[in-house]
Order: sequence, then C-alpha cells, then structure tokens
Amino acid sequence: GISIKLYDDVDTWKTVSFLYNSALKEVNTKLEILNDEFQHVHRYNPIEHIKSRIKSPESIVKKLKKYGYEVNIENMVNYVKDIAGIRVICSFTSDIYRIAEMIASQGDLEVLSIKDYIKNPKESGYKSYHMIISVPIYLSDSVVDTNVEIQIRTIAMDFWASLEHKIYYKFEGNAPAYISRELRECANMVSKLDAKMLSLNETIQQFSLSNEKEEETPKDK
Ligand code: 0O2
Repeated sequence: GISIKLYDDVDTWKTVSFLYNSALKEVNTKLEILNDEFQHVHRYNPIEHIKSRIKSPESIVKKLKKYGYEVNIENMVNYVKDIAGIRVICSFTSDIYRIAEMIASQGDLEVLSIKDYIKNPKESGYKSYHMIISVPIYLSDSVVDTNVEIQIRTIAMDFWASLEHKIYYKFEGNAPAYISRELRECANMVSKLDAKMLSLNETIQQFSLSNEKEEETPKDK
C-alpha cells in the first residue's frame, strides 16, 4: 500500500480529513432533518438508510495517478471530488428524485454537478444518481466550502452495485465475459423489480387513501 509519507505534511492531511469529516456531519444532519420532516408531514420515510465514508489516502492517490496528476494536497482537493462520500439508500425510484430535489433546494448547499446513471446507466449496468455538492464549513475564523459526493439509489440498485464492486475488484476490472453479461442481466432484473415495487406501492397508497375517505364520511349519517 501507499503510506501517508507521500504527503508533504501529515498535519495537512489531518486538516483535510477534519474538513471532510465535518462536511459529512453537516450533510448527514441535513438529510436526517429532511427525512424527519417528511415523516412528520407525509407519514412516510423517503430515506431507508444513509452510509458515509472518507476515501482512504490510498484510493485518493490511485485516482490522482489515474488522471495523471501529481500527488499533493492541492490536487487532491481540486480533482478528487468524492473524498467525502454519502450514500443515500431509499425504497422506491420515486424517492431518489424527491431526495435530490430536497438537497438541491437547500439554500446553503451548492450543486456543482449531477450525473444521472438511472436515466443513463453505465455500460456495466450500474444505476445510481450522483450529485457533487459544496457545503460551507464554519470554522472559528473562516468559512471553507467543502465538496461532498452524494450517491442516491434504491435498495435493489445498492444490492447490485455492492456485488458488482466486489466482482470488479476480484478480477481487477477484467471479469470473464459471461460474468459481466450475467451482471447486466441482473441489472435489468433490478430495474424491473424497482418498477414493480413502485407500482405496487402506488396501488397500496390508493387503497389507504380511499379507506381514509370512507372513515371521514360514516355511512350511518
Ligand atoms: P469507490 O471504491 O466506490 O470509491 P471519477 O469519480 O472521476 O473516478 P466519474 O465517472 O467521473 O469517475 O465518477 P462517477 O462515475 O460519477 O462516480 C464514481 C463512483 O461511482 C465510483 O467511485 C463508485 O462508487 C460508483 N460507480 C461508478 N460506476 C460504477 C460501476 O460500474 N459499478 C459500481 N459498483 N460502482 C460504480 P470510485 O472512486 O470509482 O470507487
């Protein structure tokens, strides 16, 4: 592995990871509040669960080298947009865009870029909604805008992505053709499953809506 010695200054890395950790805390709290508010107003949780991570120095160095950048703190911060990463897992595809909209309309967050791999899945079959956002971190004497990558996907998409990720690493990106083919087949099944679950959920909601109406207008009036 690549050791921390590659950096000019261990203290600089400590500062950088402190900033990204703070950014993760800020965005996590925002997402929790939005989820709680949604539960309060609509009696429904759009978010199933949230995972967050700081990219390891090894993976950051790997990414910089892949793009041909010199390994230093400045390049890390400027070119590696997913040092701080948050994954938001939800039940239904409709939740994905709901969550993305709620994030985009937060006044203090700036959306820097969006990649919609649900409308345009990757060659591998990968589906997910990616946003790079910038969040201000208030320090004692300054404000530092810090990038966070948010990946939003359904439980089914997440299940697929974690297996594909394992296979990708096992074969170092050169999986046998039949495995890649079967993974793409699974990705199609995931899309079909997500569509069916969404339409079932909509049906259930209509049922509970009409039940509520019946309760409001008692028959023995
Ligand atoms: P890890 O180990 O998850 O951190 P770049 O970010 O510049 O390398 P790009 O294409 O501009 O590449 O960014 P993109 O595709 O928006 O986001 C990359 C991240 O999305 C990856 O991070 C993965 O987490 C995820 N991802 C993208 N494509 C796939 C895929 O085919 N399968 C799976 N399982 N995940 C994918 P890292 O840093 O590559 O890896």
